Amino acid sequence: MANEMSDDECDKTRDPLWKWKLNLIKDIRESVGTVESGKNILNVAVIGNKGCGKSSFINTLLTSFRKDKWQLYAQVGMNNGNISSITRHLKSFSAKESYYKEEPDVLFPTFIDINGLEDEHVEFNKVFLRALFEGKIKEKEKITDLLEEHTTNPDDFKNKIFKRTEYLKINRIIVVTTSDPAAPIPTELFKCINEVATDLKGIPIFGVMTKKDQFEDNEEIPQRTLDFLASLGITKESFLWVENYCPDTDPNIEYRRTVYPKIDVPVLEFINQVTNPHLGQSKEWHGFLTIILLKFVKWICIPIQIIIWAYVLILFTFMLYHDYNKILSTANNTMNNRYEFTLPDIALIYHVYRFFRLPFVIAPIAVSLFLFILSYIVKKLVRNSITKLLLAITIVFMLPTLVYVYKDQITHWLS
Ligand SMILES: Nc1nc2c(ncn2[C@@H]2O[C@H](COP(=O)(O)OP(=O)(O)OP(=O)(O)O)[C@@H](O)[C@H]2O)c(=O)[nH]1
Ligand SMILES: [Mg+2]
Repeated sequence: MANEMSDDECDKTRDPLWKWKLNLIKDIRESVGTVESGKNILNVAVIGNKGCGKSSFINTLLTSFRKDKWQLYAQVGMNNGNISSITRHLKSFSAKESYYKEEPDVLFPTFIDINGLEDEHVEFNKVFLRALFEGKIKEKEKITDLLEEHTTNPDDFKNKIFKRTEYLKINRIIVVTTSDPAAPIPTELFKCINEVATDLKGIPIFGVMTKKDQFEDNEEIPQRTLDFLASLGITKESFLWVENYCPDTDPNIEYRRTVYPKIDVPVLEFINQVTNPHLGQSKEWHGFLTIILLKFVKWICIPIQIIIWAYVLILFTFMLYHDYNKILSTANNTMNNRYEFTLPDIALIYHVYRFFRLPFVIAPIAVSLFLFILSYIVKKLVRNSITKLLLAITIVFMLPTLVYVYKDQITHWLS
């Protein structure tokens, strides 16, 4: 993959900002940590009203992590908020599965694209946002369907939605709006976001204003920025005025072949703030358990496997050395008595087969395979869900125990 090329090879841009971009990715990499840190991946929700540039911003920010070229991750529309939303479902983009696959152990954030919310649906927005931040909205869920359900029976909707199991709990919120002075700021929606986020242990909020390229010189921008910040109750440190990768900024769409560090650097600086670990909520109760499990894999499972395979190798070499003559004579017997073709290897295969059937060889190999599967499961599941992980470990431990307890019956059935 082009994203895995060396940094200099990738620098098609020859841009002085290229190194800065790489340093920022490194900084973010350090602050989010790796699986072994026991932290959780941050889930960052990108919210705003229809057509303000949420999906374009997601594409820009995921591209800012890339070294090769822009990619279309979230579907972008032609509309500017007048037609119905282009993004119709909640969709998440994790580093491991979409934008930064080369280092799956680094806990880069997951960004969630949410379709445009309407300023006037105040009651629905309150319930929806609380459910969203608490992780009760499922991936690919149609928000229009939820709105319809809420309109039919609000109380029933509330009861049902908060009883759901947790899916993607939100740790940071990025609120997006357009710079276009003709589009009113959806103050009610933003106040609602602020209210719900403050209520839920103060989830940190950040603001992004898109279409900088179009409205850079517009005199209404300073006041608009202040109004935007005021409606969210945040300061300029948590704000980014951005120009996204889009045909307006590059009519020839050259970005299909490259990246622009000029666009990436401010975005990465902003993400560096968003992922700031001092803002909290990145460590969960199971962080300690995760660390213990990973240490167990690293310091117990792997060394035991190395010892087992070294032991098997030594025994095997000893067997070869000790049985050398026997192997040759079996080969001669095999040749003289039974087969027409010369295959001394058959004797070797036979001895190898006998060797691996010995209880003091097969048992350690079985233990090693068991530890291998266990460490694989731990590494895979530790990132996703500790409940699933504990369940998998229980099953992995239960199976051999059951086999041991019922070994007599099993031998009886098999015989
Ligand atoms: N010039 C310019 N256009 C932009 C920028 N960001 C987004 N756009 C344009 O705005 C339009 C809407 O962008 P989307 O990213 O689809 O907006 P959205 O908020 O995801 O829209 P919905 O999903 O429909 O709610 C597209 O035509 C984009 O090209 C920008 O920074 N500059
Ligand atoms: Mg969209």
